[in-house]
Amino acid sequence: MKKYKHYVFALLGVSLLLAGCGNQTGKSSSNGALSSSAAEKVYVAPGEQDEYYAFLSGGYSGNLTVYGLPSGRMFKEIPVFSQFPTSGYGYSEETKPMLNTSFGFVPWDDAHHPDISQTNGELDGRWIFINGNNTPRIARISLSTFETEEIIEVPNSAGNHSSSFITENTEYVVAGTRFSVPVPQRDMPINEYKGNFKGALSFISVAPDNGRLNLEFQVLMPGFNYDLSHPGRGKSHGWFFFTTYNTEEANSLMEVNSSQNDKDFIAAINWKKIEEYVKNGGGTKMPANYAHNVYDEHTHTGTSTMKKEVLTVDPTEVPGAVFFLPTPKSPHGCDVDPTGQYIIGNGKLSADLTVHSFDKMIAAIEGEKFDGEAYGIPILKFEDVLAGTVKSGGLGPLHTEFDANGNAYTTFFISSEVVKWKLGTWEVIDRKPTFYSVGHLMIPGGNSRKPFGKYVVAMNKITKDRYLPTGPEMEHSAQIYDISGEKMELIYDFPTHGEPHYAAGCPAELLAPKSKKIYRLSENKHEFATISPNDARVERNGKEVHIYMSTIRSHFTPDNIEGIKVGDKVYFHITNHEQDFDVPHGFSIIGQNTSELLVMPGQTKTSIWEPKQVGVWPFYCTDFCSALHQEMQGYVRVSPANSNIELSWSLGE
Ligand code: K7E
Ligand code: CUA
Repeated sequence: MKKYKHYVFALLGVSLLLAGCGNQTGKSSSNGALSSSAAEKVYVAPGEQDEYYAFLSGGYSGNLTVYGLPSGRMFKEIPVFSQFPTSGYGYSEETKPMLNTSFGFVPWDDAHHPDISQTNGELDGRWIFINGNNTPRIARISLSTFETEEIIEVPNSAGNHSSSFITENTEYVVAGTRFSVPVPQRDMPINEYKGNFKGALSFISVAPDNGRLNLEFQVLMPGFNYDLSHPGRGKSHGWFFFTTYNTEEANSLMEVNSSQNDKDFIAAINWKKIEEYVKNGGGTKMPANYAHNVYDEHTHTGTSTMKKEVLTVDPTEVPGAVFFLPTPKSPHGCDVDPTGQYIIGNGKLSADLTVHSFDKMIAAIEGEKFDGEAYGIPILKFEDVLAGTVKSGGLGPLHTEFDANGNAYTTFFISSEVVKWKLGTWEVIDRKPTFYSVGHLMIPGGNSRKPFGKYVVAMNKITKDRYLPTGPEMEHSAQIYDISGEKMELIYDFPTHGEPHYAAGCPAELLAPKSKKIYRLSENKHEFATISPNDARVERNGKEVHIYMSTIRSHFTPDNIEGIKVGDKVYFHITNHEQDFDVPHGFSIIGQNTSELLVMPGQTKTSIWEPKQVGVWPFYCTDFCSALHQEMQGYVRVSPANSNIELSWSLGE
């Protein structure tokens, strides 16, 4: 009887959940997928590989996750802004500098928008960029090592959200501030925000040969919120577009006070013009303090440098460079179609999508048909720049992505759906529910001149009943739709990690052949590398002890170390001598106040241990590397602080 009662309550609970989502009820609508050949479309047989890579932002995990499409299998989590014990990123001495900022060591961030590097507007697969929202930063990740190679902090910014989008030859990775703030930061009353705060839009150049980032200039815009952005491409290459909200410049009760104006703006920035202005000596140098962190693949080490100056540009001093396009209130996404002609800004509170025309914008600028100005920046007339309106019938439009056939796909958060519509005719072609409350969506190459357009991945904010419950906290859900036909077909659900916002995807063949398999030991330039096991040794320098250790299946050299004392600071510098694909070794020692290390073939990594207790303490390899992995171990003898036991070690040969 008791059992039966529980069963009834459980059923009730489920139906309440279903009702609670306020969206389409899941089960019935997804049956459509089951009745078709959906299973075949996503099935990647054992031993086979996926057709596309998909890189999903990790949101509040601070990282970037790599998936396969169409299988939805997760291949890797790439640590970017967050410490990651799985590899020791942010814990090893070599990677700690990557997380340095002007606020000190910041081991976390909120990562939103990955974007793959491009050449001539097409994905080139060299690097992927992603923004840290909270402590404004931009990261560059190598797409051959799949490791974070560089992180640059963005000064004068706060809530680095309209970021990190790249121009079509990867000239710049662009970062815009969501919050306007006092520039430079200073102690002032918050209610003096209006007219005094600034919104910095930062243009960070990317060196074509090695990808090195440099903050070239910041455009100091009026104190609005700059929400999202995308580059012009093709005909509009040279421009960048940013959605704004809170053009009211309110600073409290924002949900009311920042929705007063009927229209906010899309800011159109002619960055080529500003670049020219800056190259001719324009702009004002301003003192600043921001970290620039670079990881070197040969020393396997990151270094952090503090930069002390930034070049700022007052937009009113560069005539013809910045304009405002009125857009229905509080737009979120700002998307540009593959031809570069259409700029889409969706008022979050409106049902219709607003599409601006680049050609019309240029004509209006040339005709100087302005409708007033805001802080000296000309405002164009809404009707003059409007290309068309999509009567979507949906609620809460957020983001738009494109296929290769002139179609656009827009997500609707409130009505939980993806709507497919035609560029130019603005007619709605299809709509499919998402489960539930979709944010961004991604088509491989969908943010370039050449979308691949076979699948769209919808990234949902609410999971509810899609998977077996795992307590109050569940992973977010993503859904794959086949978009090769006229109508979209939902073919798969898969869980994601953290909170994916945007994603970027590309064909597997662009990356897989050049994915690095090992680091060459002969190219290892780490200052504490142990290139030959004969060089393995232990050196004392006062209370610091450096252990030069090598690893190869299945032993550490040295494996027994004596003469360490309580109060020492012990550095284990571990070099992995393997030169085979996929043979990492790990290292961990009892009681260390950090994570294990995972050392890739040919790499050197360092872990600190501060022994606090006398005894004989074991260390071991954490990665099951061979049949004799369990034998891959050693001991450190720790003596009292005043002991005079000499350093000694066994080479285990
Ligand atoms: Cu819409 Cu950060 Cu691009 Cu989330 S953002 S969904
Ligand atoms: Cu090396 Cu296990």
